[in-house]
Amino acid sequence: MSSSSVSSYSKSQQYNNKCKLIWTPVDSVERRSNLSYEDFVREYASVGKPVIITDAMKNWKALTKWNMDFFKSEYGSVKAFAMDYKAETSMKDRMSEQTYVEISIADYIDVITSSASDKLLYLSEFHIGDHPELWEDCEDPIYFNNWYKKIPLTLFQKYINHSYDIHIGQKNTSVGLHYDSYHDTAWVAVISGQKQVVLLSPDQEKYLYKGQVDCFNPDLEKFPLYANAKPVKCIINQGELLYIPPDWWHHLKNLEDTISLAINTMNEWSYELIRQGFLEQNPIKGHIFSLIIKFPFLGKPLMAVGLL
Ligand SMILES: O=C(O)CCC(=O)C(=O)O
Ligand SMILES: [Fe+2]
Repeated sequence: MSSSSVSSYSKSQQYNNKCKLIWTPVDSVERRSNLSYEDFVREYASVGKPVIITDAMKNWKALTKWNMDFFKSEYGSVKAFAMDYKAETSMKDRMSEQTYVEISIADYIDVITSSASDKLLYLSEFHIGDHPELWEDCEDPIYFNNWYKKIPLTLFQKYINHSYDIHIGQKNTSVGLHYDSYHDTAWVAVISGQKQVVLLSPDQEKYLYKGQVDCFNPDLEKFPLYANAKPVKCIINQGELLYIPPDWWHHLKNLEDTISLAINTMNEWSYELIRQGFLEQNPIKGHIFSLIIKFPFLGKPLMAVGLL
């Protein structure tokens, strides 16, 4: 097959893949650099395959600017939510009953940096949408040209904020095994520290007990079906970004005190599937959502008349 027929085959295949959930099982997660947008779509996005991109963040000011002192001095009085990890581990259903505590960033950083503290917390709900200036320290990676950013800021803050997080995690903390809702695609970028990751393709759901399994230390007596699962492990180092395709289960653990970004993203590739995700959850919201993405200027007036 000539290279042009390969690419035209791929293009039509890609088009079909836009509208349905598709995944490609892997034994390990590839690390790529110098990856073009077209190759990202062809090799990863359109076939639902995770990848670590090692140079997507190379121009980010955040890499040198964001650290514990920066957040304490510039955002110390801001309140955010942290998971209380000890309480959370004793719960049966991690995803529906997580315990959160509200804490100022300054107090949280004190907990992280104090050797005397016996608390184990994970600041996992610090929304970057509330501090748009922080975006200027990051650049949207070319792969994700994010359509959510079309939405007016007030609407974004109301609906999308929770999936645009800065995570400041103590060593050994984790948000638990889950997949992101609405068939969202996600990327996790490590600014400092390191994360260990376990990924499982969507077809593995039957072995995962709705995410109750601790993939880093599975209790096979309690969750025997997990023995059949095919977890794929990888590490995200500082300056690297992991792309998580729709409906892939993921369990991430901070191997060190770690600052990262977890962003749900939507672009021309993921739009159709995410739209279906919204429609499945709530047809009215699903239709309004697609309307706003097509005509972002409608966002403000619809909000003003109370329809959003
Ligand atoms: O980095 C983490 O701890 C998990 C990120 C994640 O999967 C999420 O926010 O949905
Ligand atoms: Fe997630």
